[in-house]
Amino acid sequence: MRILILGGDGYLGWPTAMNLSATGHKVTVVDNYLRRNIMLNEDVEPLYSVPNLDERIRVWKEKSGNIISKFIGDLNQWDFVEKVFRECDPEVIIHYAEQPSAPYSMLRRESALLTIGNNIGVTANIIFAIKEFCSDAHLIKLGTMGEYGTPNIDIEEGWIDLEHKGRKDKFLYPRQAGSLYHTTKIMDTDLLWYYVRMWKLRVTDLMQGPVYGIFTEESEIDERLLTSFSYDEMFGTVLNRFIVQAVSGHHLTVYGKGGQTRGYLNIKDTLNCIRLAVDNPANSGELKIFNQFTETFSVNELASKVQIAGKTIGLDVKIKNIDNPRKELEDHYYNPKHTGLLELGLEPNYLNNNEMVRMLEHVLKHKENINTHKIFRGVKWT
Ligand code: USQ
Repeated sequence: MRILILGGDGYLGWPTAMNLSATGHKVTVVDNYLRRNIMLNEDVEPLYSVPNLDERIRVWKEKSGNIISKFIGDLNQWDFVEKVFRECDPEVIIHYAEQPSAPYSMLRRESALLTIGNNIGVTANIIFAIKEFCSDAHLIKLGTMGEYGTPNIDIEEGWIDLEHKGRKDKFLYPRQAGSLYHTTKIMDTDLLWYYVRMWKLRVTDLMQGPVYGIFTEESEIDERLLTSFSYDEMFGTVLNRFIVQAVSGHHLTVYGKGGQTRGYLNIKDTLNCIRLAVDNPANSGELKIFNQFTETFSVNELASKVQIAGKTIGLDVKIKNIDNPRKELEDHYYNPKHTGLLELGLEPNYLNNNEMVRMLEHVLKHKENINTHKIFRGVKWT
């Protein structure tokens, strides 16, 4: 199929592009290097630099024989969107093209407005582009488990049946995000649901938990194909950060009591879930929602797993509970359903000691690049 990957330079976008290209799809990636530019402006960098899209695409062709096409530009600009959609004529669109950091969205007014403008604006342009240029295409949108927040009741998979004063109906599950970034994802879902009803779009919204990991099948071919790996407070997710902290001798930064529980998944399973979504498209006028994670952990559980993995290779890992810069519940009920993707055939890569040791050993090779003062700067939610 002709697949357009929006945000194809990102932590998840690039591995997705290679993975779908390897299975024979005709892949086109789009990016404006927003994340790279924000990181430059905020004076944070990934653990090691990764080549830009031209070079990645060149190496991928050299190693696999497969061609990935690319467009560099801003999907908030309609002229650019029109050019991309006309030339690519996609059958599937995978939408990662968002400012993905909760802490960055809480940093200051400008970063908040950039997050709102980029995330909602791009999603709206994609909706209009589908209507105008490829009305039968399937849109796969990366949402987040953070849309639901941490309610004191079980979290359903997207929808909830409600009975009120003797009458019944089905609604989107109540959403109450914990950051502005997560709130823009709620707005995305609302926009999508509206246009699914109005224009009979075909949409899958994947409510993904925090992703960890470095390696995917395709990146094993050549180190230059590895995805970017962030460990700073804004762009690194918690387990990736803990791995780097363990290697650098920095204490593991457990925010507050550490009872915050989330649904996690290995980066390999992000790719597996995307493939399942591609192979099982939503019908016209249907919004499919899956909760995309494989297992739940508290921050304390993750920290002690990293401590144990570190010990097996001789690292003395210290854990410290520090004042929580975020406003979030630190001790709460968490029981989200996640059977949809398993029913489609997902075989999870669960978190185990071997995986963490492999990550630790890889990060050890780049230890001299770790800037410990960039690990925690305390972006507050207030
Ligand atoms: N945390 C710590 N110490 C740290 C970093 C994080 O205790 O050094 C805690 C946070 O307070 C939070 C949990 O770990 O309770 C997860 O934090 P995170 O930074 O890994 O994840 P988050 O900011 O929620 O965002 C990430 C991705 C985002 C995605 C989201 C899924 O950056 O794009 O949408 O995970 S979810 O968390 O389910 O909303």
